[in-house]
Amino acid sequence: MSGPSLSIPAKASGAVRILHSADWHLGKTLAGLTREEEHLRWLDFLLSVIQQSQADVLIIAGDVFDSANPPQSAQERYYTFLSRVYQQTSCEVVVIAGNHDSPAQLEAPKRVLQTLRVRVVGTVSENPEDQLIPLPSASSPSVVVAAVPFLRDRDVRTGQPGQSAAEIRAEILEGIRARYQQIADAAHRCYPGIPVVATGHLTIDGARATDSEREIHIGGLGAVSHEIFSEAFSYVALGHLHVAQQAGGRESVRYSGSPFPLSFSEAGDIKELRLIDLRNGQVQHNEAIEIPLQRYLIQLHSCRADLTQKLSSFNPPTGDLETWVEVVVADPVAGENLFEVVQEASKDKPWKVVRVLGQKAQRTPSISSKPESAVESSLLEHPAEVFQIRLQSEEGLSDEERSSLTLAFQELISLHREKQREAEETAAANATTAKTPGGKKAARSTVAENTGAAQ
Ligand SMILES: [Mn+2]
Repeated sequence: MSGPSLSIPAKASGAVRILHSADWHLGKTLAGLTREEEHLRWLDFLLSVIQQSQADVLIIAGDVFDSANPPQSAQERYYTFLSRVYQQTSCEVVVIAGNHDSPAQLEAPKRVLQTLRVRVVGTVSENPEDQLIPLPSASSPSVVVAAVPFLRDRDVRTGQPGQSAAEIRAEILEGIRARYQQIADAAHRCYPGIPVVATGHLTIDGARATDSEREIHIGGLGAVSHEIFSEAFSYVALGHLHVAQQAGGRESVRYSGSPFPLSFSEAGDIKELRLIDLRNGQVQHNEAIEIPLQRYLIQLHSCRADLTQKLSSFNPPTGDLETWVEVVVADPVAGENLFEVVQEASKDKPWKVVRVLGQKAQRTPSISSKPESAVESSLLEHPAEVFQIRLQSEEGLSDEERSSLTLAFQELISLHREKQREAEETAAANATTAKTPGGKKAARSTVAENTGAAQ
């Protein structure tokens, strides 16, 4: 991979060097287009950084894959990368599961991967000591990785009958905090004096998100405080949010962010890999290694009248790979095939329009009948309340069943919102005409895309 020459700090003797990355989302597409070329280049870059920096440990803090059943090409890329790290470096790898990963899918090759110096942690165990990975070995560790994956409801609480949503939420937050504390205590007990680096895949209060993360912790129950992480952790390597940032103002609690922009909302971000050196129990270096951008994602905003002129004079930056453009038209004309208009105006350009959106596109309520009253109308916006009313009318359920049904419903809403977003992308790809105003369905603006590939 070509790119700027890297500025990597010298590694002091006796230092342990850790690289922190997350949210690769192997197998992800954008507007139906594969990101394989970017993933390939990213992994080549990462391998060269591991080699040049003489890293001892690579942490991948979740969302290795974009889905629980990743395409075979994505799996092939992952395993090829891990085997190259094993063959060409002496770096150890720790992988945890994120919310997009299937813990079982990720852990299936766990034993084989262990022979390649790769540790995979998909789930948490009852015994906190099981999360501890002493590296390079248990007999003479120089660092302990407290490998905590994305935590699910069953990992952090048992659930009591008759709990309100607020009580469930409080219990989940307390459960996550207690988990991390138990693991910090276990590390101190088992490996006194050895620096501990923790991992996590969650949302920290106050952190900046983009629209490509699933807004979900357990059942969408929100963010945790950075204070759950013991000061005994030298560093906390987080995944889930795609913007590289520190969490809660603590330099030692960080998101590495995704390695390249996964959506147009991440287009302006600088992407990085984090380098941490630990020496004599102290953090000696905690620095970003900037990842060269391969493909620019650029949005072009225009009103309909200026569209053709704007497209003809549009001159976006170009990386090694063709620039992808999303065109957003503020006032689309009903019935017009805007995508054809955009295609015609941008042919022979060195960039590619991958999506055309009408800005007036509104989310359409999925229930088509008109609400009878204002009360019903407001309930339609709050499906959780509708569910509670329905649940109250159901007889013969224990309190425990009620609270687990409530939680399951919250999970479903989160998943449904994600699916809805995906469906909107697909609809945007297929729709070419808008409904006429005054029709039964809410008007949807003209949207189209240039590929027939299924998402
Ligand atoms: Mn995630």
